[in-house]
Amino acid sequence: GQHSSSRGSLIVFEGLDRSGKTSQCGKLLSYLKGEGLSVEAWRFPDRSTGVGQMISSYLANQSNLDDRAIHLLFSANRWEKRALMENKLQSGITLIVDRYSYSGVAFSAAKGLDIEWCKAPEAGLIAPDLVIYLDVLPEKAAERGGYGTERYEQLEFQKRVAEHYKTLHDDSWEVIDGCLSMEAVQQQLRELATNCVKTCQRGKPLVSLWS
Ligand code: 2DT
Repeated sequence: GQHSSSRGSLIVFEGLDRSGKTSQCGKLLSYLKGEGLSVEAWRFPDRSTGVGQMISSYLANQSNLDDRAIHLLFSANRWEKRALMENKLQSGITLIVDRYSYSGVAFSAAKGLDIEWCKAPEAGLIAPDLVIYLDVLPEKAAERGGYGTERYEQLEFQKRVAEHYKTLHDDSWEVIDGCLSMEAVQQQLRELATNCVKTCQRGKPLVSLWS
């Protein structure tokens, strides 16, 4: 069973816009809660902070920012939550996070910024225990009820984002076919998340990203 000293897991969802991340995160959250686990859902960008509001207005095309400046704001938005994230994990809470540093790199690199430059400010953030990549072809994602009006919600841009995501896969990644049914995807996620939580409870150390 779970003992009080064991840490929670950092489980990150990544994927293109309309890949189904947000719905699957919600379902996984309910499932894990139902299993009696301490779990919270987070998302980046976290639009509730001062930095987050600057990001939100940029995404809504209400302000323009230099590509590197907005990249660093997205990163700062993770850094301002890092200590809280570590406290939660160390106190046994599992975090399910909708987007993280990989979005940061893939979206900025899709604008032509150098990948290593994009990764640098992320180094030292907490590395996820599990990254679930919901794999949907950009064309298929675009068909799903269409995009909204935010910046980045365009097919050609999403295609470049998809290419950059592929260069970021590491041992913590699980690629799930996002075109399967909602239930089939969720079934796989539950198994992956349950195994991940157990491994962390058994004492897998927290490590840092890209350092
Ligand atoms: P949502 O639609 O999921 O709120 O995302 N993005 C996100 C970046 O460009 N860099 C980042 O670091 C993060 C976390 C992806 C809003 C958009 O912001 C992009 C989509």
